[in-house]
Amino acid sequence: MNNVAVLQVGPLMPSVQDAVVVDYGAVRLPDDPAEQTAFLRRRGGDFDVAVTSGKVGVGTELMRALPALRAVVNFGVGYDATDVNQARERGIAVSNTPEVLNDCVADTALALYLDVLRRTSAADRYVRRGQWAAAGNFPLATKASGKRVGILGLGRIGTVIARRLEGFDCTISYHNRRPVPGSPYEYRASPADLALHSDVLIIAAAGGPESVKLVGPEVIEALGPSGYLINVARGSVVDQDALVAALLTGRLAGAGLDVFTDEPKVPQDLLGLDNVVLLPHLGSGTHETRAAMAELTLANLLQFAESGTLVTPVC
Ligand code: 8YV
Repeated sequence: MNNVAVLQVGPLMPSVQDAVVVDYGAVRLPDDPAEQTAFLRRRGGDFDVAVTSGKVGVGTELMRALPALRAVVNFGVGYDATDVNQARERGIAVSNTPEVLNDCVADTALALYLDVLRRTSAADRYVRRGQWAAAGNFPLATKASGKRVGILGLGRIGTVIARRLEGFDCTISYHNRRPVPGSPYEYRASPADLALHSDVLIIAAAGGPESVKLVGPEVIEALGPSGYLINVARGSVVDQDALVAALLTGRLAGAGLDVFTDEPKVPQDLLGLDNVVLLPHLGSGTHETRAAMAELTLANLLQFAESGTLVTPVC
């Protein structure tokens, strides 16, 4: 099966890393920029497949430095770190890991939803600091059931989030570039219109150039001082400075964030806010789901090695 020359770009889950090294003799691209440049000058033309993660990807410059590249096998459903336009132009195939992580990312969205509205993390801190005994009952929170929830990006993950929210008797509406045929949920023509009609806005839209700062000041203002924002998609979809400013000045009630603009950096101002729940991009991070993602990543690599096609291509 070793008829492809594999370059490992960035860290991989140990089981995937072992498989690419043992089964394909993968070579790891150095992380250090100077070493990387020297390596690519020497060996850039040697590789026809890059295996990477959604967080690292094969960006514009790196892809240019790999003239023989035929495929990018991506661990993760999001592939916004990979230059898909260049890949299309050059006929480079790109795969991702769709479907297998829908449940866990949707569960994470629901965890943030419940936590931000019912303030469970804040209440946990209250107990640990001894405030229950010292200061009495924790302040009242916001009811989570029965809310109007707007989903920005009713794709695979957004649809699973919506299904879970039905169990909480929520009224669901959504915005996509186009209405989803047959969807039982109300379509809103713009992100701002969606926010205007929502108590909670949940972002499940794909990252990439088309969704950069889709949620900006106008959308945040439409959500308003009693509105909540949940983001399990990509930090790039939100104007983070506008979000932080709104949270600091009470123009938004709270936020639950699994993703940030420049991970792993989290704006210092958010760390002191009790109405914000911050997670370290763990949406798909369970043993079961990461194992399924690993399996699908390796299935893509194997199929490409055998037939030059991918199991789950994005282009
Ligand atoms: C992963 C994700 O954490 O699949 C995605 O797009 O954001 C997460 O599941 C990440 O891709 C792993 O690198």
